[in-house]
Amino acid sequence: AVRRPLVMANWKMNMTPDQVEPYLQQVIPEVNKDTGADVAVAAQDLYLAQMVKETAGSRLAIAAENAHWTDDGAYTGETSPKALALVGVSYVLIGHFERRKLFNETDERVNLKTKAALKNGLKPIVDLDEDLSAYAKEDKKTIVLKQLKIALEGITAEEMADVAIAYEPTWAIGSGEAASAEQAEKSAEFIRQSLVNLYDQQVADQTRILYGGSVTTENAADFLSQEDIDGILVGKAALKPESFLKLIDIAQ
Ligand code: G2H
Repeated sequence: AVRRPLVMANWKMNMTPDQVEPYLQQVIPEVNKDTGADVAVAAQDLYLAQMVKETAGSRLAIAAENAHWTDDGAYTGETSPKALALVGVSYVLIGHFERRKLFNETDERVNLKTKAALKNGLKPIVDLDEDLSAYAKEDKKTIVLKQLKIALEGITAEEMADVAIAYEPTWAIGSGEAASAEQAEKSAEFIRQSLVNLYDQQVADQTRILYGGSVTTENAADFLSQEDIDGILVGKAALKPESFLKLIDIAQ
């Protein structure tokens, strides 16, 4: 199966308003050359509408970092997946490790949010993390499989065409210590095999699995050359457009 790589910057709660446009203007011309990878930038909600406008007609897609599981209602401070879709956002990160750890995002909510995103035409990137602190109780495969199963409950094989999975070993996130490419490949392979069991070979073959956690311009090629790793989710190393451009170049 030929899966087109996906390179996604995750700005998290970084960047000031004056940095948004120059960053996009620097990245767009390169992305428009389209030499074989999908490219997206995830940013805080505040910037998304502007980013969609500035990238209109380009190949650079915009992503939200989170979304609620209902379309509207009395949920002060939350963002509607319907509103994100109507504004023109393409992807949404669901269940990023920081959401799980710092904002008590449960597997059940990840599932509800994934379904709500799909219903509205957003492409969810479902994040699975591998919390080492849980190793004492369960092995890492059990943790990842449990997250995957609950996240995808009720999602059909057809809907899976719009879903990507991101695998982020918690201990590698923002720590400067990436998992080795071989370790990451083992986990990605396990996730793909789990997709065969949950769905079928076709769904498993088509689903993109991204690696995230301290990806840099130095180690990106190792991850991307692995059989089951189809992209990268990059925080720190994507905050500078020059460095993000290098990562895009590596992925193509
Ligand atoms: C993992 C990653 C992007 P960083 O959270 O989601 O961040 O590359 O800074 O480890």
